[in-house]
Amino acid sequence: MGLIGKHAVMEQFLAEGIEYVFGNPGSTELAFMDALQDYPQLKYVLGLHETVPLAMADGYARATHKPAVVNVHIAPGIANAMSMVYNAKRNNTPLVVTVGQQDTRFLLTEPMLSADLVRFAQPWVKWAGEILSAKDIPMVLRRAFKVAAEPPQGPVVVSMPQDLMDGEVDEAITPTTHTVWTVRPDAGAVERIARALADARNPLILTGDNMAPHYAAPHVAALAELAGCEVMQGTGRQWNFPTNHPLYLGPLGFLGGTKESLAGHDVILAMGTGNPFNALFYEPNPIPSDCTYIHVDIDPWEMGKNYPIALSVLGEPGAAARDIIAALERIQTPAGRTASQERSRAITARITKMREDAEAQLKTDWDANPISPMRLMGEVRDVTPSDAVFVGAGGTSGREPFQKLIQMTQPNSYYDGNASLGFPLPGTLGVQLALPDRPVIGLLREGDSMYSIQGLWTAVKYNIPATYVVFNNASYRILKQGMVRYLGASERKSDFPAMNFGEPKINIAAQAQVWGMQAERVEDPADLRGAIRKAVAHNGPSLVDVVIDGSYRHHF
Ligand SMILES: Cc1ncc(C[n+]2csc(CCOP(=O)(O)OP(=O)(O)O)c2C)c(N)n1
Ligand SMILES: [Mg+2]
Repeated sequence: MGLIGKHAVMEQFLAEGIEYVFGNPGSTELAFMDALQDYPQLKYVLGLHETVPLAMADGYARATHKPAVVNVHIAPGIANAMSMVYNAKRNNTPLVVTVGQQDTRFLLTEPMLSADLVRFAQPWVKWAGEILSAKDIPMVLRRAFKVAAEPPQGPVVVSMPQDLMDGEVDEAITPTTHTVWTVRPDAGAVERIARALADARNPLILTGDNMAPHYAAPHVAALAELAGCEVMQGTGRQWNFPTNHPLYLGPLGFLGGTKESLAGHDVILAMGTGNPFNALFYEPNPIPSDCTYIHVDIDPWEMGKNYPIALSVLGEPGAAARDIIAALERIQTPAGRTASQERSRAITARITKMREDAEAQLKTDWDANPISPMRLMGEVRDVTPSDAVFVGAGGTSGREPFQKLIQMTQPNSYYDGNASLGFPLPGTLGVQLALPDRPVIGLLREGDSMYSIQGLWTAVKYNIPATYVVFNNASYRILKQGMVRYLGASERKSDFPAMNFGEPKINIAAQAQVWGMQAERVEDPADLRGAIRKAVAHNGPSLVDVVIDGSYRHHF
């Protein structure tokens, strides 16, 4: 006698080292939910809309660097889940999304809630499949875990017809054997990259999210130091590089300004960036025309797919940096070494000046009323320990202060969603479950939070001790900025339809208090420090909703 299908599912999860199942159940998941009773080692975390478990799982998976499991309910469940699946695909998050399907005995009669779940999910996932026979359960799940975890990582969907959950599996459960995935770059290509860096006048290294899963930061930092390179983050949704590194300038602007950041560089080396130029509004090729543009990555699709490129090389960014260092050490002349050290000194002097300017701005903004986003971020910085993990950056209001004031020195210190709203609030909870020994601070904004506000219930329900700080600018500020940009120099003025919340106010503290969370709304700058200290010190979930100056004087 083998295992019952539903038990095989749970056994496979245990074999993969799964601890949490994030989900929202329905009638086609009853066998799945029933089996959970027999496996108390698997902790089910309930979210009251699919955005919540998906975003939690996304944060959890990226913080553990392993696939996380989600279970959602047939056609409507997967439909609601897809905005976060989209983020997971764009962020290369390894997710195994399981979804209940109708009973195969009458699936073709188009029963209630049924749909072609595989075809529906397919365009936005790495792989989607449906179990056709109970005996296939271990094979299909092993494939799901393998595909989700293989670089570039990403979400997969497994449709599980409910009658097959009670079928029989006669195969022993074995954990997925993951592909050994250390790819050293081609030696000839390494030599060419080292020569380009040795000859460069003003080289730039771009970092990105394919560095983090490969722990590439120390190696890429050592390469930047040897070659005398500025370092900037391309598109990034997690911690890839120590922000206090003396050569690290900050991220390229995704709202424009990329061309300006790249201007004057004669060599640009993208290391594990995925697509480093992921803009919101049209911009032409930002790479200077006389520049040698090189890309080293684990994802061939993202290399050289848009703009002309001198060299694209398949390789793990950390391993590649080590190999390039070895080659450069051989090639670099004493004069070249001196030049690279002089460049490094000049970059560090610029960064020191930028930091001083940021502190001066913080001083100027400190007593502003309404509270300035700089002041709020300054307060967050002052009360958070150095091992804090940040989720989100407080939207358009918080982003610039975050980049100017917050230093993150160790891996796994930052996560953000992608362009689908709703990630940061539940994502914070997933990251906190993954990193229970570190303080996790969700830097929310009110508009985004309303897409997954039910997550506050989950935080209280499971007593997940994350701290939330809301940058509440009472508006869809980014859209106002976009409108200003869109109208440009034209005479026409906009009254920003549907972009100012006005009355009734979006009060996130009140939303949290409904579920009994310790939460406070702050409008007076004098109350800010005490409120944030109290929230960070609280042994359980807590929230400070801060009404900030929402003016949009800067546009991109
Ligand atoms: C699911 C989804 N719906 C709508 C949008 C469009 N959208 C992008 S940003 C934005 C407003 C965000 O406002 P908020 O979170 O308050 O941040 P702020 O710009 O004010 O800093 C909207 C509605 C989106 N990106 N995703
Ligand atoms: Mg807002």
